[in-house]
Amino acid sequence: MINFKENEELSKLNHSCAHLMAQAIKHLYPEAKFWVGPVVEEGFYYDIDLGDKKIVEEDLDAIEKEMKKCAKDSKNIIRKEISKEEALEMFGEDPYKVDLIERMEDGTITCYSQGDFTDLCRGPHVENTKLCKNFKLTKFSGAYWKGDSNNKMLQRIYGVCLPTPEELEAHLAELEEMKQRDHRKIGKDLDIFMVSDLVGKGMPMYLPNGYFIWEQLENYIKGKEKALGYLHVLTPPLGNVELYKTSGHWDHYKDNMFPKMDVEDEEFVLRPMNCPHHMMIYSNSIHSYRDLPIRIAEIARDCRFETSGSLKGIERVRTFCQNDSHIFVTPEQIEQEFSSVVNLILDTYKELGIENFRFELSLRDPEDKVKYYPDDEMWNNAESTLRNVLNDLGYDYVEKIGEAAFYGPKLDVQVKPAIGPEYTLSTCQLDFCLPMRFELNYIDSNGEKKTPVVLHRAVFGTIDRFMAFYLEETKGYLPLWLAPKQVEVIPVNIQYHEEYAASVYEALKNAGFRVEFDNRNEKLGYKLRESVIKKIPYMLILGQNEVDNKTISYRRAGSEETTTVSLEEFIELLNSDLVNKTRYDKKSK
Ligand code: TSB
Ligand code: ZN
Repeated sequence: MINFKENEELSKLNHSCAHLMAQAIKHLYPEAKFWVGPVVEEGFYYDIDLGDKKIVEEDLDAIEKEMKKCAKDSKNIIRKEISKEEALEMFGEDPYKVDLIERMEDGTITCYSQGDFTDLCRGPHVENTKLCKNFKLTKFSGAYWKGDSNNKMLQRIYGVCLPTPEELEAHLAELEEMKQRDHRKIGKDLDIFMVSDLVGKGMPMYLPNGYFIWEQLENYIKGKEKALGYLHVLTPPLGNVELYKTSGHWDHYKDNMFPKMDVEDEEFVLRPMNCPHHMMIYSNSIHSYRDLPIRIAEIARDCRFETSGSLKGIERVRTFCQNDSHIFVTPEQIEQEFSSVVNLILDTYKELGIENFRFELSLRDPEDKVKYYPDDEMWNNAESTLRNVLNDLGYDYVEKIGEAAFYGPKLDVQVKPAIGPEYTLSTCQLDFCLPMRFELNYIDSNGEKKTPVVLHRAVFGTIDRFMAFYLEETKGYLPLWLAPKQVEVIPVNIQYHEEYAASVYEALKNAGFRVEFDNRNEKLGYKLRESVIKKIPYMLILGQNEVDNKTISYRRAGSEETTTVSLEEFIELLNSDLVNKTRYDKKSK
């Protein structure tokens, strides 16, 4: 995706296009006053005071039309240097410009003119308005003057400009593709989750389809963990404040927690992490070095205070379920167990066809004495251990200062969503700190008490975030194992083909598949269109040919191609897709 702010030429072009838009708006709304019109990553915008008028979709068409005219006028864009006094004289009527001018340093100020329009601007600009003809106004919103909600709400209009029509078209196609990929759109189209302000921002609710996917993901990852000796537990989603004082969360993580609750003579908090509960489970019994590693795992509910502005679908929420584990090891076992966690993550990604990710080694900021538990030797030890393991495994990674957890450094797996900045999916963290604070121990081979080390790890991160990620990865074309409905059986004509279609439907259901039978008396085209929107992996279209030859014809989600096979062959295909977790958004797995 192009970053318009980082590219000098495109930046100049887009800024000039912002002026072109302002010129067109001035023609259509002579009373309009302009605040700022910067270039941003996605193109440009301008904040405009249109009095009481609120921009609606149709206005954009009219503005675009006028912009085309202004571009066609082919006016030279002329730079002029003026003094502060001259500027105040020229723009004195406009309180927004006066505000800007007054905050400028003394000396020369520049303005740019094109035909009947002049704007105060640092520039640079392209030479002529005709160079700005390949643009599109993409969206609009309200924006408080200077971002302060006590100020007037201005109208912000966004746009984008490229040198050629072909480049513009390609860019708009990419934007559209991203919109289609956005998990918030897919989540709505496929009835996966909902949010309600009455329940609370950032507190998603999973609908039957979403909960089905959830259960599949949960069973899948738990199955892998069980095979590796993880022990699953169930603990409460809140805890006594004392628990978090002991762990250090109260001192180092309070800003991310909801305020405490007073209940009788106790104080509770909704937990932001599960580590303290798992520490208590470890301390419930005596452990010998022979028992280690002990891998306590849980699909565990947490609540974190995330600012309302940062919330996003099910990717960043205020309550989520981590696919969590705390692994208790002896110091000698760290490297082996850490590699085994990294391998579990990579193995999972491979099975699910995830290829676009990168590793980040998140380290402490030695200057930040508030966030990080203060013990330089412990930190240096932990950080160099992680570095050594990663170097031994031979994976590329980038080091990030100040991104570590308060209790230790971590390896984060970063992925990029359809829209918005990169985020962490999986994580594996090394911790010498919490076991000490909880006074955990094991008996070593000499019969002495020793403190274990803990690895905190989450393969899916949270089920919520992983689901957001995988919906975007697959564009909503869920593989067969995850799809709530796997096959839709559609008779071409209810009168002639329903009986045969019903027999195929029954046979698939009896073979254990999740099948729908669309025997509504609707036109075939209508049914097919509906099925395409629902992204059901297989659509069976059964007409006279299929009845006569006892075959079935199928279309795979996202494809227009129809293939005819016997029912047995089709069942074999379904089974193979299940085993391979075949991705329908990719040509081959
Ligand atoms: C792995 N104590 C560790 C745990 O043992 C822990 O909580 N680590 S974490 O803070 O990094 O969170 C684990 C994962 O949860 C992150 O890697 C990320 O994928 C996911 N996550 C964090 N915050 C949110 C959020 N607000 N919404 C959705 N998922 C989140
Ligand atoms: Zn943890």
